[in-house]
Amino acid sequence: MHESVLNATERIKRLEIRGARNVAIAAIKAVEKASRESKAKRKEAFLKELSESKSVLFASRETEPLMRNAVRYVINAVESSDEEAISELVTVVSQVSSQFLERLEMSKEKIAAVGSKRVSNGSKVLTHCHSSTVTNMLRKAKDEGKSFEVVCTESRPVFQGRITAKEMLDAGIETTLIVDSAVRYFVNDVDLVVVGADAITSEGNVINKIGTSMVALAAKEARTPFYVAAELLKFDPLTIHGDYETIEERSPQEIWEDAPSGLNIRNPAFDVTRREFIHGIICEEGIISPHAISELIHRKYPWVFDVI
Ligand code: RI2
Repeated sequence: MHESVLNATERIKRLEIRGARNVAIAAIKAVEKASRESKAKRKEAFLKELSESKSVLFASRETEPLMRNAVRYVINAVESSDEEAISELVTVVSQVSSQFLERLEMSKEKIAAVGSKRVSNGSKVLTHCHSSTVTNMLRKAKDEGKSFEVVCTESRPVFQGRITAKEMLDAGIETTLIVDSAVRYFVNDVDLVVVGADAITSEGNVINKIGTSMVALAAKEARTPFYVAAELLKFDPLTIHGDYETIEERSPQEIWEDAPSGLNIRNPAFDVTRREFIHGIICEEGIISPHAISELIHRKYPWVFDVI
């Protein structure tokens, strides 16, 4: 296994690289580097190496369909290429990787352009965990000259909310940090909730950091609009065939390092927010109803269904 793939896998597992988008970017870059330095002599061996990299990367974190779609996109391009020479196949990998990364960047900017319009002057926005898609959108609203406040949850157990808080402060946005269990206390006080996503299912349900579904529940009860900002490629094509998105369960040590022996600790990293709690998914195609997700993917990214 190439060092770049092993290295990216370890960093993803340890959460040094985190957030669905960053994980996908790291994975695709690692695959690209590994293919550039491949010693394979024939296409078959080259594809075998790619497939091994895929397996290792996919096992790093289970709930990452954007990473899976990204890596499959690259491998699919090699498989369907007429080229046989390794140097040509390396060029294919480099080209499709850059294309994928460029489109990902464009989607992020489109999401920011659309979503920032929902942030009004003088408003308060609550977010959970750290989503680079959400923070980029909020920075855009700030750059447009809007004055608003952000409330972020700590996001136990590993406190990604602190990353959000720091980013928002750096952007000059008035920011308040709260404990996760204080969401109900503050949700009446905010105008909008926006969270990111790790996965979107064929039914339009969204999988995001543990606690998101409780935030959505509280928002619904308070009649506070709840939005998800995410690229469409976080869609998991396996869900259309009836598979459930696997929820990664992380080490109990993240919750209590020196816990008394015999204590059961559960640490699911994500939970499912059902579509009826979601006002809209802010994506590169605009703000869509969660109900529209499968149809939109069929139209915009049909290859997603072919490369499972
Ligand atoms: P972006 C994160 O998961 C959070 O759940 C966040 O909402 C989601 O990824 C999407 O992040 P983790 O990697 O892709 O912290 O918008 O477990 O950056």
